[in-house]
Amino acid sequence: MIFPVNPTDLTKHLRVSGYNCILLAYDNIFNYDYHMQGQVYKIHSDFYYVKSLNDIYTCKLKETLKKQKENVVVGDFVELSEDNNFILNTIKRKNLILRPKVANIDLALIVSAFKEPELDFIQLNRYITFLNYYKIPYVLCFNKEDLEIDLANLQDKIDRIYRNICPNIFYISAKEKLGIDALSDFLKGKTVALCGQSGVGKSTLLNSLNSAVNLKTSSVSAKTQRGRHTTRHVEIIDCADFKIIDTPGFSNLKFDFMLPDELINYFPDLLKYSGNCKYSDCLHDVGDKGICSVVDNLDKINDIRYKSYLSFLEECRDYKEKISKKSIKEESSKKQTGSKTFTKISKQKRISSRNTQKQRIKYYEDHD
Ligand SMILES: Nc1nc2c(ncn2[C@@H]2O[C@H](COP(=O)(O)OP(=O)(O)OP(=O)(O)O)[C@@H](O)[C@H]2O)c(=O)[nH]1
Ligand SMILES: [Mg+2]
Ligand SMILES: [Zn+2]
Repeated sequence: MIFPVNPTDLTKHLRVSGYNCILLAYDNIFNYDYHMQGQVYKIHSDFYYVKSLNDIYTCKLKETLKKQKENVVVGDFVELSEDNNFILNTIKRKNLILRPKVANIDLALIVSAFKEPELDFIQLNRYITFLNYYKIPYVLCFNKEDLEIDLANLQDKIDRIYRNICPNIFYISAKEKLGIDALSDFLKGKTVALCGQSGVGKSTLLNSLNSAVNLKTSSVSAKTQRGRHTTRHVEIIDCADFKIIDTPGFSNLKFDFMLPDELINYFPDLLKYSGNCKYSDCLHDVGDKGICSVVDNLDKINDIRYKSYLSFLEECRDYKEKISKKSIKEESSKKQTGSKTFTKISKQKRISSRNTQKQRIKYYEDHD
């Protein structure tokens, strides 16, 4: 069969021949508004560094996106303008963490050090709870096993606390490159966010995982035993088989966004005992025998995990108190007249009446 050359004739011909599906494809090819897609790797002031195929484009946000107050964050997949200078849209996210701002994470790698800085289980539980809240899977990684420590004893303790809530635990030395291959295999194909206190060796680990990157690292302060917050911005780094997001932002997490009764949902090892509490609003923190089924089962719950729960519960309580005070304040700033509610305007912000303004002018004239 010979096709007519003119596209209109081609369309007619296809329609007559009943080839509607070919027509549809033809329409899609010629009328599709094609925009290149990429992922935001880094943000610096107003510039967004977007990786598409093998190139990095430096883009700005399209005005319409700015007006919508749409926040574009590292990890976002975006659509670019034809000249690749602007971000037009973000593509639906798989997940989004607000502090630090990162999107589309497959896995979080929680790094702790056996020593220097001291192993802090409450901080580790803080990360775990936070990631459970965001439904982001995680693995635990204990670094600096080359230092002088009682490794067997510590591993045994870690196993006892975490085996039942996190099956993937890695013991490594980023500096001596011990245990790196097994970890690297596990990360294959994933976009991985690194989290952990300053100084535990996140950047050193990243350098070991991928010798092509060379991130700045700093020694832990001998005096305070703390890191120096060497990593200062969020950035995606391409490794051979996976992507890593190095971020400074996980250092001061607080549960200042969660209500007390929500917290138990992110402690699976406590939640499983919470079904038989006497009162439905039980917060599982006090109670005589038979009142709280979590308290009744404390002999089966690890004490550091329960201690962490109680400590975070206080932060959630503070948050609840803060928002209830705020709503009382908002309430008192409203004025009810008949069926209508008006917002009271503070004295400084209120526009003075015309009479007051006239009197003021008169006052200034008299005192000039
Ligand atoms: N002995 C030993 N030291 C290590 C190891 N990994 C890292 N360090 C040292 O720990 C210090 C801190 O390492 P960094 O990689 O900068 O730590 P970080 O977690 O990236 O710290 P921030 O960027 O501040 O969050 C450096 O002096 C590293 O050389 C390790 O496996 N063994
Ligand atoms: Mg670092
Ligand atoms: Zn209870």
